[in-house]
Amino acid sequence: MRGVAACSPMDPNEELLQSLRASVGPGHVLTDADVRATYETDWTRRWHGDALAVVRPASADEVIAVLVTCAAAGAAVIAQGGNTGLVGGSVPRGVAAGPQVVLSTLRLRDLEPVDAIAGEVTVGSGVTLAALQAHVRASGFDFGVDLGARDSATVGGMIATNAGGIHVLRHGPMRAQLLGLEAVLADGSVVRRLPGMVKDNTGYHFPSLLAGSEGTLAVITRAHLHLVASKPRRAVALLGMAQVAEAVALAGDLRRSMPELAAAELFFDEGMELVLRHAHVDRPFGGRHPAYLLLEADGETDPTDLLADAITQANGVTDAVVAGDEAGRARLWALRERHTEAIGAEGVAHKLDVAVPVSRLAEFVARVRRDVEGASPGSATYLYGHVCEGNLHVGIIGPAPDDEAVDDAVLRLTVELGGSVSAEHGIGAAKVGWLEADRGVADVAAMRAIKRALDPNWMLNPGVLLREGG
Ligand code: FAD
Ligand code: 2HG
Ligand code: ZN
Repeated sequence: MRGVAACSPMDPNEELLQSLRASVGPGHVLTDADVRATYETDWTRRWHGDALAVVRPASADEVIAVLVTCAAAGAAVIAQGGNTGLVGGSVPRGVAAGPQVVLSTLRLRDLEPVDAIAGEVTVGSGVTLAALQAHVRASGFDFGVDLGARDSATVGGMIATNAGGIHVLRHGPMRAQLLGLEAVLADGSVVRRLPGMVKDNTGYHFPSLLAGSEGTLAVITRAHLHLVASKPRRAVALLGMAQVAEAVALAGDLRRSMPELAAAELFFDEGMELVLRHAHVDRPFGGRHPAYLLLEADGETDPTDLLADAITQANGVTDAVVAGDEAGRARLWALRERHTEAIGAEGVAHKLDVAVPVSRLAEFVARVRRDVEGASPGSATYLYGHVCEGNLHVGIIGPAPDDEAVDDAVLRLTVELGGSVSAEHGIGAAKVGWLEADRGVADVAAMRAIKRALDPNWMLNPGVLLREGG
C-alpha cells in the first residue's frame, strides 16, 4: 500500500523528555551519558544509578511543572543539590519501576537582601553554603551552620539532611536556623511559609517536618534563615592528648566555662598520619599522640590568650599549638577537615556517622575498633568528629563496598550504647535497614503514614529513608 504512513505511538520516555524540555527549556534537560555521570554517582562513589535525565529548573514554577510531568509519567524524582551527601540519598538507585529523573536545584540560587533588623535572610535552595556565608558576612552577620563541604553543599540539601557540622555546640543544626520555607509536594502543590516567624504557633510546622526529610516529602525551593552575629576574631588550638576520656572531659568543661568556644573536634593518630600523607599539610608537632582535640574560640576581641590560658590549666594535654592568624588557623583546621578527602583517596570507604551519649564516647572509641577488626580483620578504621555532641564519623577502608559486616558491627554497638545511627548525614539508602532498630516500630509507622499522605505514589526519592510499601 502506498501513501498511508503508519502512526506508531511515541516512546513514553521520549514523551516525558519532551514535556520536561517544555517545562525547563531544552538546554536544561541533560541526557548525554557523560554529562549525567557526575549527577548519577555520589561523593563516596559507593552509590550510583542511571537517570533518564537531569533537569535543572530555575524557579518554583518550573519545579512544579517538572513534578506534575513526572507524576503523570510515573517517573521517580531525586532532588539533588551539591551532591555532597554521604549516605547515597542524592543519586538514583534503580529501585523505582519507572524512569528516574534527577532534579538539580543548582539554578535556584536567589540571594535576597539581608533583613538586618531581624537578622534573617531568604535564599534559593540551590545557594551553596559558601555563597550564603559571603552574602550575609557582607552585612555583618554569619550563618550558624558550617561544614567542610561548604563550597558545594546547598541550603536545600542541608535542610533536607538537617546538616550539623562544626558549630552545632553553639548554634544547633540546620533545623534550628530555619524559620520558613517554600517547597513543592509530589502533586505540584506548594507549601509556603515565607518569611516565617520565630513566634508562629499555627499548627504543623512544615519547616521542621522537611528538615531531615531527605527529599522524600517535597522539593524545597526557598528558605528563610535565622542569622547569627559575626564574631570576627578567632583562634584555633590543636592539642595532643593521651586519653580520649580526658579530651571529652576537657571539651565539656570548656563548653561550660568559656562562652567563646565555637568548635571542639576530635580525631586520632591514624587519621592525622593519613591526612599528612595525602593533603601535604605541615606536621603540627614534633611527636605523635593517640588523640587530638581541635578547639576554636571566637569573639569581638582576639581570643588567642584566653584559649592559650584555658589549655595551660587543662588536664591531660601532652602537646599544644595555638594559631591566631588566618593562615595558621587554616593549617590546623585542614588536619581535621581533610579527613574525608584523605580517606576517599584510599578507596571506597564504608562511612558511618553515629552519636552516642558523650559520657560513653571513650567506651565507644575503644570498642568500635575491636568490633570492626572482628568483623573485617586487617581493615583500617579512622575516627573523627564533633566531640560535644558525642558524634563520631567512622571511616573504614578494606571491606568490599557491598559487604555490610562492618557497618552492622558499628551500628549494633551504637544502638547498644543508646546512640543514634545517623547523627548528621541522614539515613539515605545506606541505613534504611537500621531505621527501625533506632527509632522503633511506632515512630517508623508514623513516618510512613506521613510519607503516604504527602507522596502516595512514592515518587520522591524512593528507596531513601523508608522502605517502599507497607
Ligand atoms: P545532596 O547531597 O545533593 O543531597 C542530600 C539529600 O538531600 C538527598 O537525599 C537529596 O535528595 C536531598 N535534597 C537535596 N536538595 C534538596 C531540596 N532542595 N529539596 C529536597 N531534598 C533535597 N554533613 C554534616 O552534617 N556535617 C558536616 O560536617 C559535613 N561535612 C562534610 C564534609 C565533606 C568533605 C563532605 C563531602 C560532606 C560533608 N557533609 C557534612 C555531608 C553533606 O555535605 C551534607 O549532608 C549536606 O547537607 C548535603 O548538601 P547537598 O546540597 O550536597 O545535598
Ligand atoms: C565531617 O565532620 C563530615 O568532617 C564528614 O561530617 C564526615 O567523612 C565523613 O564521614
Ligand atoms: Zn561531621
